[in-house]
Amino acid sequence: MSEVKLSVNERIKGESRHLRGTISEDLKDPLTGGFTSDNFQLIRFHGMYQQDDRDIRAERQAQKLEPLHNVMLRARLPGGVITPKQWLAIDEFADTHTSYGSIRLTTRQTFQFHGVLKRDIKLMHQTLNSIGIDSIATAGDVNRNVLCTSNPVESVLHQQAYEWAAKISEHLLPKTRAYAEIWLDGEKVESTEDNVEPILGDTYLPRKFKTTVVIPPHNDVDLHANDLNFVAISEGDKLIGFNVLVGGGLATTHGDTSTYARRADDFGFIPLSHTLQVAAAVVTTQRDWGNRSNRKNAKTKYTLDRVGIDVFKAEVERRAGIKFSESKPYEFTSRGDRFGWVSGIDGKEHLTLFVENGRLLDTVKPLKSGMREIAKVHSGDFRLTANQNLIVAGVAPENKAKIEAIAREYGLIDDSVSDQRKDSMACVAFPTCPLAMAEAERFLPEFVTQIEGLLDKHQANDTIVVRVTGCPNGCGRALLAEVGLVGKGPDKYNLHLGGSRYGERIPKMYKEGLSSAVILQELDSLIGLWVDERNSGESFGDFVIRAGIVAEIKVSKVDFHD
Ligand code: SRM
Ligand code: SF4
Repeated sequence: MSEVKLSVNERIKGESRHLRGTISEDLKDPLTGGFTSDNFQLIRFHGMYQQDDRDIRAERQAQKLEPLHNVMLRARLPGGVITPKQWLAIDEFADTHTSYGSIRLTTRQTFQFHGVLKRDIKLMHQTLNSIGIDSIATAGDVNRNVLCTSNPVESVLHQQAYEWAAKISEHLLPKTRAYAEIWLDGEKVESTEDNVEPILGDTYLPRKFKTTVVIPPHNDVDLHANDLNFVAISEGDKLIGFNVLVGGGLATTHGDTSTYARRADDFGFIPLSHTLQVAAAVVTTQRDWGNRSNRKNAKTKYTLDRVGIDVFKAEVERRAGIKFSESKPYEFTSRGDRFGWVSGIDGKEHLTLFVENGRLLDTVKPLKSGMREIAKVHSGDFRLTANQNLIVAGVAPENKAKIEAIAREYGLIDDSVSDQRKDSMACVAFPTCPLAMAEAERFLPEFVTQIEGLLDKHQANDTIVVRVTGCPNGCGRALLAEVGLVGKGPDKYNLHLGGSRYGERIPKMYKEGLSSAVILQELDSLIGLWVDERNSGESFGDFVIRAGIVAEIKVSKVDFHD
């Protein structure tokens, strides 16, 4: 039998001595601003990516300079919870030690620093550690930041669900002490039992792995983008267990028909007491059965389709020593964030702020300064949402007016922002993302203005979930949008249509490689058709499928490329 050739990443992980590599030696090397060979990959397991500013890459190349290497850091914040004290510290670090000076809220409920030079990396981790934050397992082949439906203090259920998100995150974390040793100058404990990885294994997972805890009726975490999902089921105010859904994911590769975006499959209901063992069983099944030769087919979604959903599920039951029972009924009736004030059952108030593209920076509006001013006076906490927005949570009623006044003064509340803009999202893309093929974050604001114009022109009186992603990796979750643009090249996007409003359908490619001008022409006529011919209350995504403009994707493996 011929031996299967493992991917290069498998060798790197295997030889890394539990994610240590020679990162410490590289840190001391003054000859380059970057990380060399295997360490380039290994720093990801510590929550960092090596990047350079693509806007000035050619210029530096012409000057025969190496790219201006720096790192992007992504913090670990299960459920997106962060305190004002922590906020003030990250705000200061962004100002003093990052080249972009911004805090970037992500689609997975955390924040990123962009542009940290090698000489400041240790300081960054030590600063974060001093405020109780780390960046362990926010990247690399591990379970990533665990998402939880936002505003967890809105009901007792939210609080319980958030606690489970935190427990699952802890349970699935790497056990290696490499992070503490390298970044926090922790005691070296190599080759002790501290390094045993009972769940992730010595070569970690075949690929990244993503988990959510979601509380219906709000699908604000977009569960179908994730490998493992726990849908909260309650009796009254009491969380009794979870429906478990496995195998979602959005990334594709242009021109490779073996890749596709896929919804997660329903495995059934489990009581709360089974949660951690089921989480571990799904992860270890994927660990042992996932493809370690071809990283493009390595995620859980492909493992499920290769071995069969029933076979995968039976293995999870065997490993966890449980049986799934029939899923309990639930329904999603919303997806985006609920902006403005919401009253909590604890007598506290919660304010959700819209942050376009999640970018907190003082540009047209002094958003970053506004957040700093709020953090100085706020006694509750902040909750980052999975849609790049932010909740000022737990405001005492007597402080409500003060917080609102600051938010208005600094543009964090702006009544002129349309619902359409709030329903739109883009990934980072240029200038920091090395994989970007087209603009996304910098493209979105003007594109939304154009869409607003089209909705007005046709008197739609409604919004459309619009998302842009700078390459087919799908970080902006365009492949769960009603209108999804997937970058292909400079001002070239594949146009996908027909996702559902609440994120339960993958949109189908309508046309390939269009310029933004042509996309707007297409949308002009499609929105016109929708307004003229839609059934009462019918969303754009549902309409384009009913009208036969695109076919519905039912089984991704079969229908995605049809
Ligand atoms: Fe992502 C890689 C940004 C959510 C699928 N993603 C990247 C990198 C790190 C580029 C790289 O590998 O060098 C991007 C860094 C850009 C930058 O300069 O900041 C990047 N991803 C992001 C963020 C910041 C987008 C945003 O605008 O918020 C999100 C950070 C989430 C977090 O806090 O952890 C982000 N990425 C996602 C999502 C959406 C989600 O998880 O809900 C997806 C699609 C869901 C999925 O996984 O299927 C996603 N990112 C990817 C992939 C494709 C993975 C695959 O299955 O093939 C890559 C590339 C890779 O892993 O090889 C990628
Ligand atoms: Fe970068 Fe592509 Fe992700 Fe956008 S979708 S952040 S371009 S990897």
